[in-house]
Amino acid sequence: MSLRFLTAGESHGRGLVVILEGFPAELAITAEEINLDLARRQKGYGRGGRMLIEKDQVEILSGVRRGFTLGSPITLFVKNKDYDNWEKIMTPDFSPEKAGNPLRRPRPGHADLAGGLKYNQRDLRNILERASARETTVRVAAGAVAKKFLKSFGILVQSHVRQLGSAQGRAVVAIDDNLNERADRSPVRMLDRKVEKKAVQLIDSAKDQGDTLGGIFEVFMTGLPPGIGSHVQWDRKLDGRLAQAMLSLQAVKGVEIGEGFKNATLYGSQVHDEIFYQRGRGFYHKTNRAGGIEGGMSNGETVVVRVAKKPISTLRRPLQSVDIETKQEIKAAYERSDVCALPAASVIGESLCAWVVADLFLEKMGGDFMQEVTQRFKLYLNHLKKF
Ligand code: EPS
Repeated sequence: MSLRFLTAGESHGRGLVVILEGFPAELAITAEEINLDLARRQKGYGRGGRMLIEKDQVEILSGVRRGFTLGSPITLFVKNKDYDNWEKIMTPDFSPEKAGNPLRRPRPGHADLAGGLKYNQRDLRNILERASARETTVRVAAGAVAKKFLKSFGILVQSHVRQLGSAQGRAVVAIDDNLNERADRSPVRMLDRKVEKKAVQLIDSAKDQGDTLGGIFEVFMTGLPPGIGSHVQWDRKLDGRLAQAMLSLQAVKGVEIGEGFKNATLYGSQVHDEIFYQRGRGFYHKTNRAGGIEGGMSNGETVVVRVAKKPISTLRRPLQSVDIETKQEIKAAYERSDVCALPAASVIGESLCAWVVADLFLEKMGGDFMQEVTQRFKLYLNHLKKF
């Protein structure tokens, strides 16, 4: 592992922290650049009241000096503005006062019950605070640094929402460098205006009914040379690492690389991407059903990751549950939440994919300062040309 990060922070605590280790020295990065991605994560039609309170801004506490990384651990901090409203309930100091009403009615689909049982917590707030997707704020901050790193080698990581509830967009055939910009212009990060309209209507009606919606987003990574990841060991495979990262994102329940599930229903001859060679261009494929990964390694084509996110589990019209004290049947707890956070999830997915690829890219190239990594990258590209 060349890169690693660790996050900390509760949803309504003082703030969120991430420590990133392993980035080479001399990578240009500013808080403003990271903030652009934090703002993208906050958007999306269907978000709840919390996003009106927060304006996520990162503070760089270590590892960067005068606009460049030092090679030392980078610490990023994002303050929770909402903490001012929660200080009494969330204070780390001992207090004999009651911390509001304990949350006793676990929400089906959330971490509440399993977490309460595992950690012996009778106020389920002690579980939900950390399980909340609020934590993804600093994962996006980490991803923003990874994206900046990858961009200096011509690798772009972009995403869009392919399907929201039953509103299904068409497959993207040509992936250009402005895909993210176009998705960002849509309130649901969809590329097709007609489908976008339907998606917005679906969110409106889910909101009216006290319900929630999920869907599918896609991440595209272009500019990757072949050979990122490795076939030799299970935990070095690019697809395995991407799937783990995606499934670690709150509410994600499914991942496929390329046409993963569709390919499972076809003959091999209909699935595998035939290999061609052209002088100057090198080896290439005319199709990309493998989603840019073969044998756990990038194969030079666009890496395509498709991710299924379930609807948010906090419902205004709650589902059936059980009071953990009285053991009586009761409706699950409701507290402010989002109707749909899929557009935000696509931005988070982008960040997590960027992190995984940056890690494996650094593992392949090596180097402790940017110029060194660049020289090694050029050497590798030369090797590919001569092969
Ligand atoms: C989130 C902040 C949360 C939720 C959402 C994600 O804020 P609050 O709980 O104060 O409304 O909006 O979290 C969930 C959907 C969840 O189930 O935990 C954020 O910053 O993304």
